[in-house]
Amino acid sequence: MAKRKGITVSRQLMDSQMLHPEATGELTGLLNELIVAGKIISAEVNMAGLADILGQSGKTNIQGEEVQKLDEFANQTIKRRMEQCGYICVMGSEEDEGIIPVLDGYEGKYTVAFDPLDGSSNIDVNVSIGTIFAIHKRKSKGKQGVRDDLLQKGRDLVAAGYIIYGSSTMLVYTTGDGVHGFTLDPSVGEFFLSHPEIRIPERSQYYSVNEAYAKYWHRNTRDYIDHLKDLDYRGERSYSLRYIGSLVADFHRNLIKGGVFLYARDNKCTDKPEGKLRLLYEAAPLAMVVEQAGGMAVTDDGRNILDIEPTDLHQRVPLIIGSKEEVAMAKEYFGRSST
Ligand code: AHM
Ligand code: MG
Repeated sequence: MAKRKGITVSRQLMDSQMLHPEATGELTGLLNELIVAGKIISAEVNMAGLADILGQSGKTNIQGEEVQKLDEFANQTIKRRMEQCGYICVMGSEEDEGIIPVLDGYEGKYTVAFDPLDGSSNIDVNVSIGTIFAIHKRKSKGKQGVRDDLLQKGRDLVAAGYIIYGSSTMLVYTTGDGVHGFTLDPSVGEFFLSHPEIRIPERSQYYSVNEAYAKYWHRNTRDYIDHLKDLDYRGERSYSLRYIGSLVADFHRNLIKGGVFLYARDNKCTDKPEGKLRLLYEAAPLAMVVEQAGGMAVTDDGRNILDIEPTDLHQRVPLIIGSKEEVAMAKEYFGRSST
């Protein structure tokens, strides 16, 4: 079906649903509920800079309560929308240690894992932040969902995406038939298709990594980044570095402009030997998006992120994600023996 710029996200979801005659509309319903949560969070994010001012003038927080932190607000907002939506049986959040049940009588056939507000340390400085989500079909047969329903490979995701709260709010998602980007028009509260069929450039000119950790990296990571720096991009000049420190923002820029993002393991973080990013809430959903857009995501031992069997809800994983050629190049380096 034609994906014309300007159609609403509800229209697009209905169109995709109609391509699957067996579809019950539950995935559409679930995505719509997530979108509502995203709009609520977006409105709150836009007010973030005013919270103190309004608080002081008594317009908010009349009880004298502390203004809720935005990441907590985002987490609560998504949980509230999800627990009674009727489409999921269990959820997992980067902010919660264990699984999160749904309300009795509202069990559905999907699961959702989310990072409610990724990059939240950047809120105070107006840098883009985002909500990442990952949807699987449940495996268990009981009434409530269980931990194993969430511990599924990225390859088995039925939908994934993110909402980025930036200069505009955008929803980028995939249900396995390409990647679609919608921009929120805040004056009418609707997402309109602005980026149909997103394809990540196969080769790029940018790399994104926290280079301050270079001295702690394994040899292969250092060699790879040095190689990028030495390389001529189309015979003109070497790669440029772009690092925001907010994964959704770094990923989104690379998705549109091309680039490779790395968060490798290092020798210093003995408490985080696998790097910092979470498989279920960050790496796997973005890996599905990037692969659907023509890119790739691997770990620093060359495994495809989507093929990793999760064993823990908060499992971390080294992540190299982005344009196909740069990730393939990384795989070559990481395949070498001298780590
Ligand atoms: P968060 O989920 O607690 O916000 O942490 C994840 C964030 C990512 O958005 C970003 O890529 C990374 O942390 C930046 O980490 P660092 O400051 O080590 O470069
Ligand atoms: Mg995060």
